[in-house]
Amino acid sequence: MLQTIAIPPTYTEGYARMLLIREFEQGIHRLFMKGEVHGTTHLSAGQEAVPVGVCMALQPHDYVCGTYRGHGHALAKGTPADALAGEMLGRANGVCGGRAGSMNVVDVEHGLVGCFGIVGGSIAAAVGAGLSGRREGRVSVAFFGDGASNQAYFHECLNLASVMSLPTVFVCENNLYGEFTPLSASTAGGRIAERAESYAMPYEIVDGNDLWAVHDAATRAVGRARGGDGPTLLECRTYRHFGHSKSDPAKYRPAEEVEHWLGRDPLVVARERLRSEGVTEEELAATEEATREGLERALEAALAAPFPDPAERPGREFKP
Ligand SMILES: Cc1ncc(C[n+]2csc(CCOP(=O)(O)OP(=O)(O)O)c2C)c(N)n1
Ligand SMILES: [Mg+2]
Repeated sequence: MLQTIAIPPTYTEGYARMLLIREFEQGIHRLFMKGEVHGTTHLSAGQEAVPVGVCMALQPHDYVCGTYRGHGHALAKGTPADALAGEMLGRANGVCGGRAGSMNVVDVEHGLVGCFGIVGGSIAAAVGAGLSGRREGRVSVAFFGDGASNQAYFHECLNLASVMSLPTVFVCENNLYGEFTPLSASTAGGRIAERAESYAMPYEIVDGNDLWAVHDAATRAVGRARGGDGPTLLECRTYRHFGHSKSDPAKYRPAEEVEHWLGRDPLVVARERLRSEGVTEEELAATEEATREGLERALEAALAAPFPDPAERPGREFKP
């Protein structure tokens, strides 16, 4: 089993976690093409610095709520890769016994309240988790897209979280598109972070492809939440390398725009910064090899695992 730790303690570990997310979904993509993964998958390549940078600022018992690109959120929070791969392949060793598939993973043991196929669902769940979190000393985080900021959930939940001073961090992964629609055609005024002002909430606009920038902003927001100073909205500007989901070849994006963002790949940015800060090529190569080997074992274990017995209903009770 691939050993994952709840919180990457160093930026080298953070880089390894980003690489794990990138290669995990490449592995899942290969298995999808072989017919091993049913339904669809939503890739998150290009956006890895956001969940990893945020989760580096959290404690293991804190809550996160993800989207249908939730494998990144789950792996960043500490869900073991073999249990997540088993889930995406519908196998009994999956973190939900193989019954959740790629979009609805729950892993309460590692603080993953859930991943949501409903756009904006994570926002409402994180506010609910924030209500319990306030009693329990836990922070809750909602990851969601730019398109979700036009959902009623977003406005209702930011208002409630602010009025009740909940320990919640709202993390918008602004990748400039909601499915095939550019932000400019869907979002009045074109500004997301500033919407927090309407709810008397602090906000930051963050370079979502820079692990350090995300971690710094998240550390401030989590500190406010844990200190009783209420919620924060972080708008992390990033880009998905591929289409919205399997069925989207992403032909609607201007070539220069794609080129610009591919040139700012968060993994390359992080690797170059680590090198400039004195981490050696050998150390990075060893980290990369260990990540890839662990992932390979996790995918093999998932493929070898049995399918769940439809006659059984393994109910798991959440005991915080
Ligand atoms: C309530 C709801 N409306 C519509 C959809 C269909 N849908 C799925 S993803 C998506 C785009 C969401 O875009 P964004 O919030 O920017 O997230 P991204 O996919 O870019 O990460 C839409 C409209 C849905 N799943 N749920
Ligand atoms: Mg989007």
